[in-house]
Formats: sequence, structure tokens, C-alpha cells
Amino acid sequence: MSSKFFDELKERGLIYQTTDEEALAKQLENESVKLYIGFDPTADSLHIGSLLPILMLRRFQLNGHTPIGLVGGGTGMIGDPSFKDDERSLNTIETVQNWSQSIKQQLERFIDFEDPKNPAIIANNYDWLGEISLIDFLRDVGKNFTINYMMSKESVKRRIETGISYTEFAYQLLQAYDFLKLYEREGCLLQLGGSDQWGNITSGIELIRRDKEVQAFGITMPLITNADGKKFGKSEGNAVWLDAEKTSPYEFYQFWINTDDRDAVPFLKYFTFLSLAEIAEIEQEFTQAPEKRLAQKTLAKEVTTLVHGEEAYKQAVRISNALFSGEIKDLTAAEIQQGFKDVPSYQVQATDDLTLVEILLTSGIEASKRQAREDIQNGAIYLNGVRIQDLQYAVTDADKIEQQYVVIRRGKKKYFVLHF
Ligand code: 629
Repeated sequence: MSSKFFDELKERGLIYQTTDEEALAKQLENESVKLYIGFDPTADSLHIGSLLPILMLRRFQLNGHTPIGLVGGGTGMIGDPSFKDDERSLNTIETVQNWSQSIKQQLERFIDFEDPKNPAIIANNYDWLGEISLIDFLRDVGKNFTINYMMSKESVKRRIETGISYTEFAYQLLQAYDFLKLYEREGCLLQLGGSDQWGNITSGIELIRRDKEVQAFGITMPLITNADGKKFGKSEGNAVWLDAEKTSPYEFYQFWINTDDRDAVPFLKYFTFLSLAEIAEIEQEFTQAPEKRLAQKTLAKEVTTLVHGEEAYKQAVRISNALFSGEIKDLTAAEIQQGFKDVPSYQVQATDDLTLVEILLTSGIEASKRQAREDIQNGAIYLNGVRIQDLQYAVTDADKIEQQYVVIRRGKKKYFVLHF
């Protein structure tokens, strides 16, 4: 028995491991299954490392199954040791609860609660982990697991040698208990996670089997790697966040546009809802003319629209084009802020109009008056994308984008932003 949906997931490269694949594929084919993925609040936003699992929830929902987004308000108080080299420091309950709230809101944007047939569910494991007594936990959960079983997990093996607290060691039982609770409360029979979650997921399946004599299932997704061997999800060393305040839609768009040629097609399969047939067409055009970057452009369009919406995507394209061509005078102040975030900026206190030479000097763009004049005369200075060679040029309100910004360029691509 195979399932078309499950086969497509495999073809997209989204399946790393499963338990009892045959029985699982059969369930997915014949029934509407409830499934969950957990997200621990370890920051005030999710980053693109969580995007693949989030989109998985949506893929299952689009195929008639019911996704449960679980916020780890309880497990976030403990810290998952899976494949982590070091013990985590504990966060305060206020912090974890604030972060849980943000993460809940982010998850809610990706799954549909209004679907008449299989509306999504959101849950927070603090609701049960915050209440269970230690005695109940040790009797009802702990008794089902031997220390030997818990220590045999790849995810904690390394830490057994280097050191792991009792607290973090117990984590897998908390996650196992969640799966049992979601089975009891919602009839949830399937848990998904990245490949780092295999050990925790199988502990839950084990608990449900022992406690309920029911077969539950697990699926893990591959860890995304870059063809160039760099860590996926980092842009200049920083995480790429889903929160627009932390990573602007323009930066987000740039991250995807910069995808290596070798990764672009696999990423279309992982991160978009385009059909495999549509992706095959794009791949064909892309192979014939990689310099047109059709695969990257499609990827950046789809993912930016998915995460930040159509308007933010269009704005990101406008900013990118403006920066590429130097035609920036039609950008809005908000677009200048996004596009020139990492460019040196200078606060200019101008009551009167200043000449361009004076501005270049007071902002520190040029070291001397002589150098400023020379650069202007040589045609190396651009104001809002327009070359200025007039030594007497005065910067007036008419030059200020929304009364606030003037963008100076020296040479081909050295940018400075003046903020009035
Ligand atoms: C309680 C907590 C559960 C089930 C899961 C969890 C969270 C889990 C975990 N997951 C990672 C996280 O929260 O730590 N113990 O950052 C992260 N996850 C998404 C993917 C992941 C995983 O949110 O599963 O593999 C990243 O791709 O690392 O009852």
C-alpha cells in the first residue's frame, strides 16, 4: 500500500527516517491523521531552521490531515540536549512565556484554523508539564524506560561521556509524555521533527505502545546542508529569522536569492509549494541558462511571499533592483532603511542648506576638502543615484527622500546614508 502524498514527500527529499513505513503510508492514504511538531521557545522568534518543519505541517494539512503546532512552554524550561555539545543555561519562566507567545503567533500564520474539515490545532505543553507532580511523573512515565534505553540514544550518547545534567537527560521523557498527552487529548498518532529529534520521537512511540498498546508513528526530515559546506540558515554569520523586525524582508529575500546553483532546485522542492512538475520545468530552463538565475528568483519569490506576504516581496525586489542599478531616487524612506541597513549612516544636523562638499566633510565620508572636491570633479560622487560634478551643489530639502534621507555613493558601490 502506498500513498501518493507520502511518495511526493519522498520525491521532494523531505523524508529522512520513518517508523514502520508501510503501515504509516497506509494510514496516510486511508485516514485523516493528526500529527504534531514541537518548537521550543529558545528565542523570541523562529528562524529558517524551523521553516521546513512548519511547511510540513501545512503540507499535511493541504492533504487532508490535521496539524498540531506544539509550543514547548514546558520543555523550553528544561532544554533539549539532542546533539548539543553543551548544557544549556536555564531561562526564567517570564522569558520562556514571552517567547512562547511570540512563537505561537508565528506558527499560527502558517497553518489554517478556519479549514472546515481539518482545522489546525495549537497547543502548549506547559499546560500539562506545568501541572504533573514529580511522583506521578516518575511512576507513570519514568517507570516505562530503562536508563539503558535512554542512554542508547545517539542524540545524547556524546553527552554521556562529556557530562549531562539529570535535568537535560530527562528531557526525552518529557517529549515522550507530550506525545502520549496529544494522543489522549487529540488522538494524535504521528510526530514529525528534524533528524535530531529521532531519539525523542521514538521514546514517545515507545510510551504510547506500552501505556495504550497503540502503534504511533514518527517521521524525521533531513537536516538541510549547503552544497558549499557552510551552515544552512546563516547570512553573514547571523541567523535568518522569520520575524521581519529581526531579519527584514529585503534581507530575507537576499538570503534566498544568494542560494548556490547546486542548492536552488532541491530548495525549491523543500521550501515551496510548487508542484514537482512545475519545478522540473524551472529546472530545465535553469540548466540551459543558469546565469538568468530563474531557480533562485523563483525560490526567493515563493519563500518571501509565504513568510512576509506579497507586498513585502515586491518591496524587496524594488530595493534589490534599485541597489543593483543605482536608481534609488524612487525608493521610500522605509525601503531606504531596509536596503541600506548595513551601510554606514551619518546623522546630519542641518538647519541651512549645505554644499555637497561640506556634507561630505562633516559626515566623514571624505577626509579632506581637497579630496572631496577632487572626487566630485572626477565624477565619483552620486547623490540619490545621480552623478553630481558641480562643486557648488547645495543639498536642499528637495534632495531628501521623505525629508529624511540622502544616499551618497562614492565610486561604483561604496554607499553612505545621510539621515537628516
Ligand atoms: C516538545 C518539544 C515536544 C516535541 C518537540 C519539542 C521540541 C524539540 C526541539 N526542536 C527544535 C527546536 O525547538 O528541540 N525537542 O528548536 C527543532 N524543531 C523543529 C525541528 C528541528 C528541531 O523545532 O524538529 O529538527 C529543527 O529542524 O531541532 O513534545
